[in-house]
Amino acid sequence: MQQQQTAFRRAEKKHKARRGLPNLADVIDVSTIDASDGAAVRQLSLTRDMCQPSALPFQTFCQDRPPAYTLRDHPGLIVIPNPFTAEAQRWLARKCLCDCTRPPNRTNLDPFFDLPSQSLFALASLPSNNRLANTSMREESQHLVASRVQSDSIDAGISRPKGRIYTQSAPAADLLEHLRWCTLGQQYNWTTKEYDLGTSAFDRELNALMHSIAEAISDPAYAACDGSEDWPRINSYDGSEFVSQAGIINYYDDRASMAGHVDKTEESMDAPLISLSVGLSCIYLIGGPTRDTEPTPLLLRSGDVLAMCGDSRLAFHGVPRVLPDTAPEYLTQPNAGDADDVAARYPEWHNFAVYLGTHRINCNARKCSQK
Ligand SMILES: O=C(O)CCC(=O)C(=O)O
Repeated sequence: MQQQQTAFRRAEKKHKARRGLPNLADVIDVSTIDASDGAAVRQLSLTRDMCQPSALPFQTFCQDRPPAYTLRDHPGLIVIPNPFTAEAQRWLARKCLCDCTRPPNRTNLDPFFDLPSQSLFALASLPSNNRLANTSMREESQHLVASRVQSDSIDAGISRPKGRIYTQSAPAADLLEHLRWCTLGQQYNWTTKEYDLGTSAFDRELNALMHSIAEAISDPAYAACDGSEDWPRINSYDGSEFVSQAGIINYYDDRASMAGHVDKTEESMDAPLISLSVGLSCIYLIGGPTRDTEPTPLLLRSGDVLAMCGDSRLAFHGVPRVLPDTAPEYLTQPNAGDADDVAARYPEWHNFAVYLGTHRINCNARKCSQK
């Protein structure tokens, strides 16, 4: 007998369907919806400021109290449509592509390839006719970046390909297209679903950014525009206690998706899971405690902050679709807007622009322990 599909699975299939343009008719875009009609979306007022992280030497947020929203059917979910300056998004992209992918952080490529100690992105970005690049680097970027490792010498607990020793080289640019995730801080083991692969220092600047956001979303008030007072507290966690102990950066091309799941390995479920997006937009599904709860499709754009707090911390969620050609111009057109500033700070921005025009990056942070 055929098993009935769950509500979450049905929604995934619907939004994943690739024929034609995506149908965004029932996808909630909090930044354009009228949140005052008391329907599915409620506007929140943050009761704390988005404070400039002192670790970041540029203006990070556009305003102290940006608009924030929650969803009636998903208590605890907070969405803040892009509160960042363009500069902060560029910094985040660079952080996620260059700094965070280096050892001792792990990536999905590590079990199969010996990655260079410089970032794969930097290596992939070297133009083959770049006269400035020294010959060996040029050769590396074109031909021999990485090789398959001997599959017998495997750390316990990580999936590796079957078979003996075989080596195969791949150009850095090709490998970059296969970069799917990297793990920060306490290293998550996708096989055991535990944080049992050791710990690398969580990036200090990224932690400072996540901390500022965690503080700003402490105890927000919701606008009870219909007079009802029966909404659960959105987030009673004191964000000043928030420390990013583990993080995952996900890299999506415009055909990639992430299946519905719950992030439940962490001990500390009262702390929010904070998630930032940069590059292409996506359809994000937020559901409930089981796959049988009807999920709500949300449009997430570059710069959007999503925090899973309260009950939504343990909700099923996933990304059935990334939307091509949706990255903002200030990321994809190096000459748009504050071009001089970009040129000065990011002389190699062109390579980021190409990547962000065709990919979505999601960077999320969690507190793992109760302490
Ligand atoms: O890409 C996203 O927005 C979701 C990522 C996610 O759910 C995860 O890393 O657990």
